[in-house]
Amino acid sequence: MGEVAADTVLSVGAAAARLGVAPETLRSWGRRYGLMPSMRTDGGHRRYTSDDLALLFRMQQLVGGGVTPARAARAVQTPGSGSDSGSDLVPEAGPRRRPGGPGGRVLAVPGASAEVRGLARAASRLDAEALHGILGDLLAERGAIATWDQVLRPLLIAAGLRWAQTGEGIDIEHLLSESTINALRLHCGVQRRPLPGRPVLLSGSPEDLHVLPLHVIAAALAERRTPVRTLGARVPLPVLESAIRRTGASAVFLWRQLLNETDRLDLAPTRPPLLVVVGGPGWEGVDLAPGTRVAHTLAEAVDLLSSAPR
Ligand code: B12
Repeated sequence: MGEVAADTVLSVGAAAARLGVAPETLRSWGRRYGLMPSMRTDGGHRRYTSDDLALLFRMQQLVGGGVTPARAARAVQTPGSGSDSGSDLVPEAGPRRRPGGPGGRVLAVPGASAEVRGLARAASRLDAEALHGILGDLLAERGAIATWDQVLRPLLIAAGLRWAQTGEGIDIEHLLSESTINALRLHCGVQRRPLPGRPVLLSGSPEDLHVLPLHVIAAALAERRTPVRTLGARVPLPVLESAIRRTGASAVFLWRQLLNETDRLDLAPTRPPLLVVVGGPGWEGVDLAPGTRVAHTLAEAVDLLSSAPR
């Protein structure tokens, strides 16, 4: 197995992330087949131990190989059958599924945590439901900044590298991006209402489709109850200037991933003045207007934007 430390004690979300299945799948395995977490915290929350997780890994392998969940659950719970339980089981019907899903290998994320590897498996199977569920739970447990830095960034970098090295995996990149945006939006929606005041505008650059950092900033600001408007990808500068005027924004953040755009950024002056923050590798060598701040990390961007006078 190799993925489970002897003293592992995990919440449903963390266990699901390690397995690369939706948290709801684990809940239903518990309800239907008795594969429940065997520990409870002092506060009454259920927790999976390393032994529970070993059973779940085996269960997932069998189900992934085409065995029905009911048969797989019986096999893994048979007393004394050991970690090889179920090895004589054959798929109910159809061809055996490969772990990478149709046509693909599992996305490699060298040196990654067990959770990142679990998510990589879900992404490689194009399992949007699992990705969305796992990300939702991680966001609720850790918040937007930690989920981005610890989990999403390593995964996205691996997806980008795979594409650069093999030309493959654009489907994985798209699915991962969509699931990430969906989970981040949902996370925004469950926060307390933003405090009143001038909003922060988040914008992509004119020729650039890359906007994930905007959505993660929006989620981190929503946690801080800062009002936000996310404009999304490919926003022409005159459109951005008009949105700044119409919303009375306190600050604007521009993400630029790609290098091949204009070499100047000079937004029309506003009254009251606007905090302009830029982030992303695409700003290298660009002539920025005086006063423009450059954020190098998500946390830095969030700190700057949430401190703009509202
Ligand atoms: C997701 C993704 C896509 C998605 C975007 C979906 C969406 N809605 O955003 C899709 C599939 C649409 C896409 C399209 C393309 N992509 Co793309 N994509 C990516 C991927 C995997 C993640 C992008 C991302 O969000 N990066 C943000 C984080 C994860 O990157 P990072 O390296 O950790 O971040 C650095 C900093 O930005 C900073 N940082 C990290 N997080 C944050 C957050 C904030 C707020 C701040 C301020 C700083 C910060 O720290 C790091 C050190 O510099 C990257 C791989 C990568 N490594 O970025 C490729 C990547 C950016 N894409 C690339 C390319 C070439 C393309 C395409 C041209 C071709 C293609 N792959 O299909 C098209 C471009 C179309 C266009 N006109 O825009 C290249 C760019 C190469 C280059 N040097 O310019 C990359 C790097 C892949 C690669 N390894 O080659 N892409």
